[in-house]
Amino acid sequence: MSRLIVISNRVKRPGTGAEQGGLAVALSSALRESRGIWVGWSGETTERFTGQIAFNEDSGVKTATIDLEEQDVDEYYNGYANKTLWPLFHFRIDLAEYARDFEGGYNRVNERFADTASPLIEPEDVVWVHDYHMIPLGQMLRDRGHKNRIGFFLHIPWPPTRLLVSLPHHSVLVETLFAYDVVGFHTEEWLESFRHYAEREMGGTVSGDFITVGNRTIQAVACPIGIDTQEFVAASNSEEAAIMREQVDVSMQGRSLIVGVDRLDYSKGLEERFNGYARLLKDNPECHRNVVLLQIAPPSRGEVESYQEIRATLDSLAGRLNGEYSDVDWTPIRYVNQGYPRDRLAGVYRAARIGLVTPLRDGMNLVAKEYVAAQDPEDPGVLVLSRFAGAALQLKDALLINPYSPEEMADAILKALAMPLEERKRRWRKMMDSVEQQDVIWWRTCFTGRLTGEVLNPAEAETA
Ligand code: ADQ
Repeated sequence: MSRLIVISNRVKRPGTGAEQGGLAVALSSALRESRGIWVGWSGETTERFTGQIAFNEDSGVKTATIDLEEQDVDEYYNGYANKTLWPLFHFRIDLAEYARDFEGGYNRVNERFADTASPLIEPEDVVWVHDYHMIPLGQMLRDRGHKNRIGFFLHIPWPPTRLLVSLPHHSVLVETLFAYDVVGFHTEEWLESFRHYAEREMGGTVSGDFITVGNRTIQAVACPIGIDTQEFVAASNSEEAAIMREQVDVSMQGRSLIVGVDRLDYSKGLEERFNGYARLLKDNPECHRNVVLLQIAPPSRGEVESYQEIRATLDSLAGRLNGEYSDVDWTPIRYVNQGYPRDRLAGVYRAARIGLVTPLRDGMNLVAKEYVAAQDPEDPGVLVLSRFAGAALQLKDALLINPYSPEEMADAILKALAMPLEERKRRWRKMMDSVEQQDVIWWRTCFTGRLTGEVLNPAEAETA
């Protein structure tokens, strides 16, 4: 087994227990087994960049991190990554900011990561770079003479060509992807958009999984990420989950719970979700007092203005809606801005009759899969899912909706509330089959199999 080097913006410190996400779990086990290294930003800032690498080892996973300067964080992380690429790649060119400083900072920080990783890479290592923060990193490693197999995985959508061309120097950025051996996306849709760009804007040719531009041929694949399903099922059966469920149930007094769990991000369609719920209450007085929407949304990227704005908008929408419909003993929206440990979150998912997942665009969306995994097989809830989430391509037995339509959302909620047990069970079983079969380890194998040449077809990874 080749040693794996993972490079990502933030290194999730291993061994942090319950707070660890599925991604950290999947990568940590591969890193541990191959005695690899996880390289990235420590999350800390320093007055003057020194390039000093901090090495740690926790639960068998080695990490190598660097601190960045404030200016790096402003230009690279808050700037190019989260004010330019994130909105553009989520189809929001109205929110995308194009500034030379951002682009300069993005390249500078990527060079810093390349300098950090380069001396750690040995000839037989396999290198896996993650996400939109690090698109040019592979090219920078090639520039430093590395001939290793290097792969890149994009966790967010790939936008249609006609949107992407609004990015200044888009072709310079996309060309750097051709320095990798394998480039991965969550869905065929994002992969298709990438191929389209390569063909139309770069004169590339496509042959099966392979795309050739000039003298470079890369393999471009769709490998949908999953969750650590077994772990999540265990979490939902844990004592902590039972306590949380009980706490929620008591407070509901027989009402039906609808739950939403998202980072506070405009791409998650929270404003549209509140509007859809408002439409439900407006058109269906019989729902008053009988339903509660619990929206859990921990703030993220608070230094970016568009995130401050969406937060203010949601505060005001929730306040207005509660003001209009609440009664002395019923509040229609419980809007919570904090995070919960996974066990407790699993308990909330299980207590909910409906999981409402309505992003306007999402690379995959793991909350949808977590909601499914946390259900009681004998009395499962219903997933209402945006057709614009990557997860909709796998979870076809959810109630799929257009999140821009408040009427469609309200209709789906009504349908979910009235859905007979047999239908709920049937839909849930099919979704659970997918969540079980294509879990996070399957995803990792799907991608690394391509990267090491061990798996030729993602479908084969299923049995790996
Ligand atoms: P995100 O945009 O962060 O990920 P998502 O896939 O839904 O979106 O993952 C969010 C994670 O955070 C979930 O595991 C969820 O449980 C957790 N979380 C959210 N709110 C929480 C809360 N209040 N308390 C505790 N945990 C909470 C990006 C892409 C996605 C893609 C993933 C993985 O935008 O499309 O699915 O990466 O590739």
